[in-house]
Amino acid sequence: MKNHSKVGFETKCVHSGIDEYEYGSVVPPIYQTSTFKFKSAQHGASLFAGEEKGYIYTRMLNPTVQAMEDAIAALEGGHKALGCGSGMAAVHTIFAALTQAGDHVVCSSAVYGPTTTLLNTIMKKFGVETTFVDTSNLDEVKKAIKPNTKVVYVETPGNPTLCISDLEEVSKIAHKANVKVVVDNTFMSPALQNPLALGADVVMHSLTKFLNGHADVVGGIVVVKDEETYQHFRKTLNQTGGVIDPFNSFLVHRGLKTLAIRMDKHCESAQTIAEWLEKHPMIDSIRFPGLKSHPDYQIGLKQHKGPGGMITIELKGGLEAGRLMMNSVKLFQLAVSLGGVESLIQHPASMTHFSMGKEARLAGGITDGLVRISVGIENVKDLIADLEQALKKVEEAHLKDVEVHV
Ligand code: LCS
Repeated sequence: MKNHSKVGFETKCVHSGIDEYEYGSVVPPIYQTSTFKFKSAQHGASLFAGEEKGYIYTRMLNPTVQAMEDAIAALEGGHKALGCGSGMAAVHTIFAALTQAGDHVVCSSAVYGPTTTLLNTIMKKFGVETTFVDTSNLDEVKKAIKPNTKVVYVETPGNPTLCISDLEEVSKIAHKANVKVVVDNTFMSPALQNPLALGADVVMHSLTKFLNGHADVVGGIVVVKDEETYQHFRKTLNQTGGVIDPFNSFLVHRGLKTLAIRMDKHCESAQTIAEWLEKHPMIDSIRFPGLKSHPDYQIGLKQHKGPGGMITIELKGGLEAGRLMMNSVKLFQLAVSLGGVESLIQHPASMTHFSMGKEARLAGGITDGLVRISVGIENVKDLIADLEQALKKVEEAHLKDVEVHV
């Protein structure tokens, strides 16, 4: 579908990136090839010189990959997109393309752990310095921008604290200082949040999560707004080599077709579960963008089309109680990652955010007792029953503990 602008989001999910294919194939064929034959030596030379359009080599561009990229660019309202081998390859591509030695980055303090680690190790080694701030606090963003700042990198809602940054306001502040805004939109997906429309310059996703949605692909994507940026990013990705392959692109493109209905279900079930958890006696604190108790609930209402499928909780009894809960669930699976059809539970401090180190974790609000839940699309009553039986064990252990200490 070439003209995406006028149809609804659900229609875009099903039809974006789809073209006319040989034999009338309704879905994009998997061009599982590393290289493409030239018609002549002159043809090959003119493709390399950019005088003619066509495919050369799969690291440079592949039709199955491109179909998936076009689909996601349309869903995000961007110009074009670049498929990467993982979300981290997408993060690396962005910093490799937008920064050089002597530059400075402002980054949200609550982001996926390895993003912090990449900035603090590899990017630092190449001369790029980063200041981590709570980007939900606009004064902190303003204060952190320096004359050599090139990028404000925002993850919202942040992983795992679910803090929400106001993308319109952050973009205004950054653009005044001529700084690019990059948004990791993994937790919301384009079904619930469109950062480019809110002022951001570049959007990225871990495709591994909601966009693919079936926990069977690792991939990433970068969406840009104009051809010049696209060409610059494409050259960077071609040189660093972190591309996604045709088969994984096919799977992601297939997953996209159900994105709208999956996100509706994730949001609805997560809202029901969060409201149930909030009233449970063993919950010490809970963060969910759809609860009025969320400190940035109003910004979420303005910025999101739904609350998403991620919940974080802290239990009475802290880390030990959290561990007992994670070991007691039966339907929820104890695993990292998120955004798939199956519900998952994990412990950020010892798992996804372990590599950051305790100091950076606590600065980002990631306490040792925090437990993260990714709500899948199973029957919500079954999910609540599972949490109920696990929390019952936590409650019994807590009561025993209280008795021992009386
Ligand atoms: N950005 C966010 C917000 C993420 O949650 C992740 C992965 C990435 C980037 C990196 O993507 P990947 O390279 O894994 O495709 N988040 C994970 C998580 O929370 N648990 O396991 C992976």
